[in-house]
Amino acid sequence: MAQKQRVFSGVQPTGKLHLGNYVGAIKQWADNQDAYDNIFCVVDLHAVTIPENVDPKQFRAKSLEVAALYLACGIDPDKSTVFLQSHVAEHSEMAWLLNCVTPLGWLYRMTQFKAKAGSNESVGTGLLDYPVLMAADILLYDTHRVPVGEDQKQHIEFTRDLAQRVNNMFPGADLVIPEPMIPPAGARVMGLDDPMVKMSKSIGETKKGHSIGLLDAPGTVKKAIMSAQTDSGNEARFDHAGPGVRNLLDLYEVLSGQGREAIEAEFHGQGYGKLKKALVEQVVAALEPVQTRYAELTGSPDYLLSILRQGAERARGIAATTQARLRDAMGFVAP
Ligand code: AQP
Repeated sequence: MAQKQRVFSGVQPTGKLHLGNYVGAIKQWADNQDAYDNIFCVVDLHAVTIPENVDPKQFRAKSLEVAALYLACGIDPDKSTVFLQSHVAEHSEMAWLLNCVTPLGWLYRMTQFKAKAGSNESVGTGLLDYPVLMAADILLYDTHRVPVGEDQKQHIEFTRDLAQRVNNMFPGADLVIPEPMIPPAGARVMGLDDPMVKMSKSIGETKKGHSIGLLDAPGTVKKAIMSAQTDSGNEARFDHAGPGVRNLLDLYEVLSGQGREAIEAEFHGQGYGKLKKALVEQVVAALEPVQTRYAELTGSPDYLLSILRQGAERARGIAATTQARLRDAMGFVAP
């Protein structure tokens, strides 16, 4: 039997995980688990790239919360390797080796860096270097596919270019060139309060009604969706809707599993109230089992830690092999 292709992805333990993280990333990880050899990492080293936002006590709890949410969303530790990035030292060493091969201009062009750094000259080097660490994460596992939301597309292209550059400079490195895996719907969930900006953890921390957290109570979900910004029409059609309505339709499509024609037939010409109410039901129904499982997992912290330890052990084995291949290709003396 042919070996399964490998999938790698991760979420940063910053802020509360939201519906965008779920439909853009974690849901597709869970849905495709049987088809791939899966590695899912809580990318805690990425979370310190804006150190001003790190409160050590909260950070520790947040990292475990994200790991528990992976499992609660359906990631099965018998089918997928789950671990904390900082528990596998190879990520940092790989990032160093890749740093030395990365042209600085490639990093300055990254839109996420430009958006996050703005004109602030005191941003840390880690923020600029974020894509290199992400490339290290992916390339360490000889990853074939990277399931992510649309906002990460540029970083995957960067990873592909960098892998190609390393392979050309150091024959024998044989880094696998990964493909992005972007879901056909839900790849860019927009803010409910402002459909022109991406639903984001950091905005969700400060603005009520912007996002829906995976642990939000049904009442909070209802309030956010019922007050979501729409236009004054009643065109609930995928190709003609304004950005706010389109965002609701996209979410409904992913969560209901219905086709677009059926959705348009159900909601077109009805005003947006009916669509909003139906979406509330879908979101509450999707989050209920996640929240129940999450509550069970927080009651057994030892279980979660044992999964993370086992996951790190397996990850280390794979990562060390790739690392050794690259070191050898670069001419380092074997230890
Ligand atoms: N709005 C979104 N729609 C679809 N997918 C999304 N993702 C994030 N936001 C959306 C996907 O979730 C995965 C994990 O994201 P992350 O934690 O690595 O990074 P992020 O993009 O920084 O998340 P936020 O919410 O936008 O945080 P802040 O506010 O800190 O910038 C990725 O696969 C991402 O594509």
